[in-house]
Amino acid sequence: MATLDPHLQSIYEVVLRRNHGEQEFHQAVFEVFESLAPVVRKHPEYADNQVLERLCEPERQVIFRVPWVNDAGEVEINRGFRVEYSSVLGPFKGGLRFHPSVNLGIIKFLGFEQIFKNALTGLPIGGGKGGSDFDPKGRSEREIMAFCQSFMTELYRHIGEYTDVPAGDIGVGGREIGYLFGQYKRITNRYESSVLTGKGLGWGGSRVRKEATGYGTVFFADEMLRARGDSLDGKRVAVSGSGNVAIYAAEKAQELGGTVVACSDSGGFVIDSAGLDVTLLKHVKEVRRERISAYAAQRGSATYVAGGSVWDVDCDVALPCATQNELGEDAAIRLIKNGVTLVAEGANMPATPSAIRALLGAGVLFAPGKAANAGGVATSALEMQQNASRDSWTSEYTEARLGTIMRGIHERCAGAADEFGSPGNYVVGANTSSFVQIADAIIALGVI
Ligand code: NDP
Ligand code: 2IT
Repeated sequence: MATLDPHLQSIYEVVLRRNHGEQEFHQAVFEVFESLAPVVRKHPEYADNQVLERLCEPERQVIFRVPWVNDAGEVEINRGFRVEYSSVLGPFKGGLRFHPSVNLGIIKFLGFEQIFKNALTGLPIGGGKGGSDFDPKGRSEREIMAFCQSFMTELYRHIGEYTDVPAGDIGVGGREIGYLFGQYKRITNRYESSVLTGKGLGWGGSRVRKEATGYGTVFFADEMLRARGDSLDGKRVAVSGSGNVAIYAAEKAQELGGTVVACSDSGGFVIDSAGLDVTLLKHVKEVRRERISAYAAQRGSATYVAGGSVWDVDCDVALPCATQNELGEDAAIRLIKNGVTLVAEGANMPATPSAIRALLGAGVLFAPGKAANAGGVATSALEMQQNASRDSWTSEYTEARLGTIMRGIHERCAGAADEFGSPGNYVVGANTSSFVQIADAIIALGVI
């Protein structure tokens, strides 16, 4: 484990004590702190104003009971969360995750990451995250709706277009946002379009929002390669996951000339020697809501491997797009051995700290999630702009805006990495550049 500068270490020890057992949250804080020694040396006013101590404590954390009735007529009880982490740059903004693994520490890590990611977009959005330990797998349409309605029956009092604007994440897509928005509208008697993003295109959603996280991750990877006179053309790409982020990362990677040779889900992975048929994958996952084993069964060039790791597949570019800590040190070493040259995180914190160290040590280009997957939340902010002006932009215009934002984030990260003495290190670039912006705003707004 790396060590921290003594001032940062003392603050980190308080974080460990006050947030007992929340490993993912500790990891996210440590990863940011590791980059900050040169920043706190250059800016003594941050220590004088207790900026880090303030940043590590969420503004508000809400935990609530979500009672609902399943198809067997039984009452089920889940736990709901919304961590409103920081609103110095704008209303709290970040997704909702429905997955059985969800707990307070996971929501806090995601909310903490979101503050930095949202700052990097250059758009006026603060950071937050929420969700529930509800498991949507195998539930009927009616059960999903009943759960979403009960969840919103409590959440509505904490959110609003100027307060907190949730969106999707694992287990929450367009269908769930629809039920959540409907219940918010019913309770409040307000058609407050920008209280949620990721809405359907016919009722206030933005074109390209569904595609934005995956597309943005690939735009960022492409930009890293272009800065080195290279491109995605002809590269073999492996993607983990087969959800919203993975599908559209695969689509854009192939549009830019790559061949996506593999994807996965929590049950196993698919190798497709001909390159993924993204139209078929979308049909299997988005329309039929089936597993990737069903994709392989319908595609002659594909093989499904139950269990195992997608990171065993030979590739030039790896895009982890499933979940936190899915790419450990062993997997990183196998990727390096198999010739990977670039890893860009479509998911939030998918690579463990030791995996990142191994990749950077081997000279692999590495893009942290808070930079590479910021296209999703950036397009959410574009959805809020469209809602505020009662407008609806074309796909071409919206995708062009997304491309400009991702290039801007790349430039900003590369510049900050140079400024703080780690050229080419996008982890340092993303953490330092966003931190300076947030820290200055914390001081400017006073002790609140
Ligand atoms: P989805 O629910 O659409 O897809 C999640 C995918 O990841 C599924 O293939 C799922 O497999 C797999 N997965 C989830 N949990 C695990 C696990 N514990 N082990 C193995 N595989 C797992 O979610 P998204 O695509 O929206 O999100 C993926 C990642 O991207 C998350 O880290 C999320 O926080 C991040 N992200 C999402 C954004 C968005 O706009 N949606 C924006 C920025 C980041 P299975 O179906 O088998 O569970
Ligand atoms: O992790 C993320 O950035 C998201 N799940 C998207 C958040 C958003 O508000 O669009």
